[in-house]
Amino acid sequence: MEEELYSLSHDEIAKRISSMEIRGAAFIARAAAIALKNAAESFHGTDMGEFRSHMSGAADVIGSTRPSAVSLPNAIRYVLGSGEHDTVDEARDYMVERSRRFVENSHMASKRIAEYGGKRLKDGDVLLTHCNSSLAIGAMKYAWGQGKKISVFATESRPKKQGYITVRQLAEHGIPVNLIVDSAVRYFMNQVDHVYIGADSIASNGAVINKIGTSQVALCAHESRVPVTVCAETYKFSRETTFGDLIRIEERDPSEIVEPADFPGVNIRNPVFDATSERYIDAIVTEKGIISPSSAYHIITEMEE
Ligand code: RI2
Repeated sequence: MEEELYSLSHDEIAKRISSMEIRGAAFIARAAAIALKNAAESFHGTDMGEFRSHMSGAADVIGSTRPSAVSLPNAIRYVLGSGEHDTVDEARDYMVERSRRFVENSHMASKRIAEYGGKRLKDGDVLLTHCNSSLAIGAMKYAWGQGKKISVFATESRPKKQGYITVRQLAEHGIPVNLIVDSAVRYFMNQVDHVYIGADSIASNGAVINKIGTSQVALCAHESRVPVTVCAETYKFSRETTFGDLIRIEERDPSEIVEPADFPGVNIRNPVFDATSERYIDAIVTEKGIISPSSAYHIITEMEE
């Protein structure tokens, strides 16, 4: 599916991110990097001013698709870079190369996170996951590949039910998996050794923004003394939060939950992410190593401009 993106316009990629045909914070970030490459290559003039406004227009369109995924602006910032260029050709080549590097680094980061996160698991461990995180699933597959007989509880993750993708991916890999409704988390938590989840964004204080319901899962795990591990690349850390900005929680169309016409007079709310306090997170597995949430600020200050 990623290969297919190279033949699409940046507008088309933005539409697919918006509609969630392209989803998952890591994939969204790579799609944004590819969309910018396509945008740069689709510009045929020689005027630097026009090229700059073409690229900043494309960045705005792509960047406004999923407001809670900080991986998106971070990918855009990386690809646009800070280099000064004299000609359009030079600027285009620079951005195409930065896009290639971002995608490559992202894949490399996923691999490392799978390894570091997978090594922490033990034979017989029972995991619980929420939504569909390619990184958390990567760690589970790595552990399985090491011969550890893990098993997983996976929530449905209403309203978009990305949990269905998770259970299919795990079952196809041969990993024993139980599909549960979101409200069954507490019922099963006493059988769980680890909660493994992904992240859409991480704030400078270590708070994790992830699929709606994550904070309930983490609270419940905390009460049962089950460690919560978050798998996330460093490009999901939000530099802006260091300077006081808050990560915006995306609220999507109510029709993703129910048909509004069936509930006249009812206000239907559909926030799709929530913030989990760093107090309920034991570790964040990044490509740079496993850190405590309190190290988030240092990760941000070390991020490449
Ligand atoms: P990876 C997803 O968001 C989920 O919240 C998931 O936990 C997170 O991105 C990270 O996914 P959505 O796009 O980057 O389904 O680990 O709203 O694949």
